[in-house]
Amino acid sequence: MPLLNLGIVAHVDAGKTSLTERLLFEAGAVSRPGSVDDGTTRTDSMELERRRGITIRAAVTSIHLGDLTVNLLDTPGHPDFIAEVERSLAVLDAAVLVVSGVEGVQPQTVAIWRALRRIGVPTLFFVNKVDRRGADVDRVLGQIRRRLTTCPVMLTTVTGQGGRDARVRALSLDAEPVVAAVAEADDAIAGRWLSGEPVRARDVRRAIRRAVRRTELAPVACGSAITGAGVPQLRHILAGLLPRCDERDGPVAGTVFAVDRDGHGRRAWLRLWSGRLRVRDRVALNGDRPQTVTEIAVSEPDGILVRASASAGQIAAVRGLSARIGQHVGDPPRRHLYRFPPPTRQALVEPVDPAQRLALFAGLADMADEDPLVDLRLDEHRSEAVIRLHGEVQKEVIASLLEERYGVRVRFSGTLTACIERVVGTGGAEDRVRERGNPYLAGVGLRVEAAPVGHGIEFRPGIEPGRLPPAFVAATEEGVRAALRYGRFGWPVTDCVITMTSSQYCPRQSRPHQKFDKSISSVAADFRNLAPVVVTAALREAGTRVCQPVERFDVNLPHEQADAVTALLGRLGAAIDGTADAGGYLEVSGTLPSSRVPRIAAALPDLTGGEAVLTAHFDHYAPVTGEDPPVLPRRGPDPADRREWFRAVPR
Ligand SMILES: Nc1nc2c(ncn2[C@@H]2O[C@H](COP(=O)(O)OP(=O)(O)OP(=O)(O)O)[C@@H](O)[C@H]2O)c(=O)[nH]1
Ligand SMILES: [Mg+2]
Repeated sequence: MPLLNLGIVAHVDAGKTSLTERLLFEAGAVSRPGSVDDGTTRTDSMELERRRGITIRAAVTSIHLGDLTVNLLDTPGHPDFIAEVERSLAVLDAAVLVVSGVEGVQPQTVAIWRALRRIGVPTLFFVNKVDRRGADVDRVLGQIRRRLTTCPVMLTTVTGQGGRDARVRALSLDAEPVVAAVAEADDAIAGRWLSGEPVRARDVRRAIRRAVRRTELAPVACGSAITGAGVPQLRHILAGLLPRCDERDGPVAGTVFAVDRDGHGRRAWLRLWSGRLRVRDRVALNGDRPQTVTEIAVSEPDGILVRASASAGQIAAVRGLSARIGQHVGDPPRRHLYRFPPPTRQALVEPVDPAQRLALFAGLADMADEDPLVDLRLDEHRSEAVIRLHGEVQKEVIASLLEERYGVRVRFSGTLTACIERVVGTGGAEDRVRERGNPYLAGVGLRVEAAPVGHGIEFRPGIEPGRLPPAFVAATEEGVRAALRYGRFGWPVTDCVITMTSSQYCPRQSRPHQKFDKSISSVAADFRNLAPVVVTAALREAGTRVCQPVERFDVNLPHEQADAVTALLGRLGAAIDGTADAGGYLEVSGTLPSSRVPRIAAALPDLTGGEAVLTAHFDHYAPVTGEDPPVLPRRGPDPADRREWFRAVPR
């Protein structure tokens, strides 16, 4: 049976969840459309989603459209959750980009459109809310053409827009405006049309399909997710003009795009690209050790149903695999397309009741596993949890999930821009057994060297193989990585190579007639606890530099306000590297430290009468210059202070 994995994407509140619900209703999958405002939709199933009326997690539902099965992926629209959308995009065959007929093209519309183009997802626009006062489909179509610089083809007309009885009609494919628009993307149609020959609907349909698949043309329909106007026409377009997924035989290939937990435990959500996956199959994720699939459930119109197998094209919820988001089975066609921008802010999270610290850590660890957005730095010695964040709404979501699911009430300390530290030179240090107060039965030498930007942390057991038991090498690496989460200024250290240059240990010994004696034999903890002291000393010698996140921005604004906006950008330290005319608007682009982005975002609406569209996304880290680097205060023992560390972390 043919399949279509269809994403419903848009700026926040454009109507994605309402449209998903309406499509479910019209397909007979639900007996009446659920409502976001009453908290009764199928895809917003989390308590918080229902209460707030926003989507936080992407959710899958399915409908039949004639012979076609469509898996609908409802996605979040709030910019804090863009990574959630981005990882859904990579598993789609096509997307409906919903644009509000009243608000028109909004910043997140532009951001999502760009991501869709980058990944090459065929897209259809749905101009929603034609029943609301102020709706103006032509104006929105103009914005799509100008701001998204695509070739949109309007396939419907609307009468009575702005009121509850707005009606939508499909245009015939051989109608003049349709043919004229398709001619922009298809030479054969253009040739016929320009020479005045009749153009048949059949040929236009074929041309549209071809151009949509190549992402050279985007069909546009309008309607209302609430009244249902235009939804039958939309269904028709979905079934007839969008490319369906290619079902491929061969070895199993799939991409993990979500992880969640239900009453029965953890599930990994997999989009299968080829082959058939069966229960009890042993599969390797990213080429690791194979694991056994213990259950497969597939999204169908009646819900997520347990099945013996799933095949190419399907979306399956799989148990038994300790899979992480972004991992793959076999050889998927789109493996390199994940691009998670790193979170640019961070905050400390603490339980309101100090007795709940362990429960908090456990809850956060679960959440970090399900959601790569929750970038957690747990530290048992400091007993604190730092979360890296994309925005304020995400904070609220984390707090409410912790309370709902784990019964832990939390508070956040003030949010900061999340910096990193990069190593600048080379340094070394060594600690030997029973010297300089070393309480551990371990000796370690480490060298720290700067590595190229983007290299991350590389650990090399540089000593002769076999000189140190592998468990102790692994424990050293663990201690090194833990210590590098806090550099000299308190920020995580990255882009360096750590090499082990020497080692000492006390072999496993027993006193006569006794079992293993820890007091005279090294254990892994000796290495794990000593490594932070050594690597911190080596790092001091190598030196680090604090780097802040810098974003690439684009402001699309009316020409008249150009001077005011560029002056403000200059004052905020932006480097402008391009200005261009974009369909009567001015497009100013450049880079700006993340910490200043909220200020420009807050000032723009007033400066431009709400006309400017700002998009900004993480670009790179750059050294903080011209001011003292920000310092993150330390809590708990500091391995730079040997004596304090040895006392606080006893053997
Ligand atoms: N009048 C009218 N209201 C609509 C329409 N579609 C959605 N709404 C309303 O707009 C609000 C947002 O709708 P949602 O469906 O939650 O929008 P969303 O895009 O899923 O929002 P997020 O998931 O939070 O990004 C709700 O109050 C809906 O009732 C429509 O076609 N007409
Ligand atoms: Mg929603």
